[in-house]
Amino acid sequence: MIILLHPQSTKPKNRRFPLAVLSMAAVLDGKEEYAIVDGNADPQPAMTIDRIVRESETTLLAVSVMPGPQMRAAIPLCREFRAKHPSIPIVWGGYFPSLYTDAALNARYVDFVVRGQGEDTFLELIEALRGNRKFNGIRGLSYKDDFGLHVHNAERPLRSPNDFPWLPYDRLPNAEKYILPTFLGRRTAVHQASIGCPFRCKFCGVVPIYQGRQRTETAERTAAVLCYLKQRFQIDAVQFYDNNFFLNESHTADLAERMTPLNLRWWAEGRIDSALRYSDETFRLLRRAGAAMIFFGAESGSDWVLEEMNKHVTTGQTLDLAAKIRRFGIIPEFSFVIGNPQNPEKDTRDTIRFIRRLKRINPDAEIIVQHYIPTPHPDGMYGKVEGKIEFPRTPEEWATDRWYNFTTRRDPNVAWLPRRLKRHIDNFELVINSRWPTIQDVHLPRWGRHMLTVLSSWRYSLGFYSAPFELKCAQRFVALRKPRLESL
Ligand code: B12
Ligand code: SF4
Repeated sequence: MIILLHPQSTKPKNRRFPLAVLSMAAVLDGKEEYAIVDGNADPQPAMTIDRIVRESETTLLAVSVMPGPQMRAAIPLCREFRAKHPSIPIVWGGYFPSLYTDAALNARYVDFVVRGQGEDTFLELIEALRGNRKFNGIRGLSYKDDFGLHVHNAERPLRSPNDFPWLPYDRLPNAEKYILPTFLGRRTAVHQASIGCPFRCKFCGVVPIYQGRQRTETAERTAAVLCYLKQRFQIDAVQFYDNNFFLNESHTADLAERMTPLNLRWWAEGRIDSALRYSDETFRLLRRAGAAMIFFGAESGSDWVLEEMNKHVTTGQTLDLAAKIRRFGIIPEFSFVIGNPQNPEKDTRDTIRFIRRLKRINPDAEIIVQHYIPTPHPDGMYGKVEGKIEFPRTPEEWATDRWYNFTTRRDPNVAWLPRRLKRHIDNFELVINSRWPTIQDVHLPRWGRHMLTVLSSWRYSLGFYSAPFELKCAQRFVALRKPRLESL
């Protein structure tokens, strides 16, 4: 029996299909005995694991670990498992161990790390654990050798999602539980149609893992999966998890044609430059196919910052897209990563000014303000912060409040961002999110929305963001949800 563990990563009301463990389940299906334990849906995952081990012969604990809340939840579960069953191997996969492989392996309860795309590496690891092949030939695998030294095998070439079987949704205990209301619809599902990203932005954690590579499933298959989800779960909405959904216009147009009869409302992430190249006809098609909101990384209000980030997008393009997309009734969500390490003051000033301009061009545009947190990067970290930051060496250290707040971008606590400036960015974020509470917040009552708008209007009009005590106080009555971070 192989246990596929997805530690809790979000509140139960925001749970979605745990695609990472479902992807591992897909390649095991019909070949191996396995059980899925999902902390987002199971309030007692440790007890469920105990029961499975009692009732079957467990040979492997395979854990999906994203930085932040999921990593924090993984530690006690794995530690307890190791203490109770020291001879059963534990493998971690997902963004945390792929980015911080040595830190993961430094834990006594992590024996193997599967880096990046996991399906083939996982199957080969299972073979090696049975003694049918050697660990050292498995691409994408890291592990500890007999002396406890870390071994990192070569990268694995990226394969298309088409090469792998469909996800076995019904192997989730009570799969229905994952279809929940969102701003998109009453019954929302999630799907990821591609893996990786071909760009190399210098602040982005996708690059060190996928090295500028992306593979996309065919439009035919994406549409067939959605059609199945509609029939099986009566979904009326979908969130696409792709890093870069709109890369190729003819692919998108083909998919939009196929999706139109499904009558779904959907959300996806794209790049500003790609979308700007789309014809009006494609935009109309997207709208007809149910595109409700698109997330774009605008990142900064300064072109010199965008250049340093290696973003290959200009502020002019962002403004053009904001105006263009408005004509088609699709809401853009623009995300900003503020806090350039060389000149954070200027970056903040320029970006706030730019966001105000953007809102004038497209008042429906939603704004996400994030602090810059570096991740290791093969081309050098944005802001040339090598030597200015030392990442933790164990999962426990990553789980401390200092690094947890860093990972979740609540408080990067980095030398180049003075506290006063950080406060200014946070205050601006609070004012703008109160002035236009996100439409994604389906739990915010109408009166709460009205109250926040009234309280924040004068501040926004005057550009006065300091000490917004009344807005903080109002939040005790109506918890303001930040767009995206908790909504996915
Ligand atoms: C869904 C999602 C979430 C969900 C939950 C995810 C979960 N695991 O439960 C939520 C909304 C909770 C979330 C939160 C965060 N997220 Co998030 N999230 C994603 C998203 C959009 C999709 C992940 C996903 O499920 N993909 C589908 C599966 C199939 O792909 P996968 O996870 O990569 O899995 C493959 C491999 O990693 C591997 N694998 C994964 N697990 C395992 C396990 C085993 C055993 C094996 C062998 C292999 C394996 O094999 C899989 C198939 O090939 C990604 C972007 C993306 N497209 O990757 C960002 C992403 C992973 N998130 C990210 C981050 C940073 C966060 C946050 C920590 C911070 C933030 N500001 O967003 C927050 C935490 C916020 C908080 N609550 O405080 C970053 C991570 C990179 C980084 N810099 O660290 C990403 C890449 C977004 C980005 N571009 O910045 N996120
Ligand atoms: S920020 Fe977006 S476009 Fe840039 S590398 Fe990351 S996922 Fe790709």
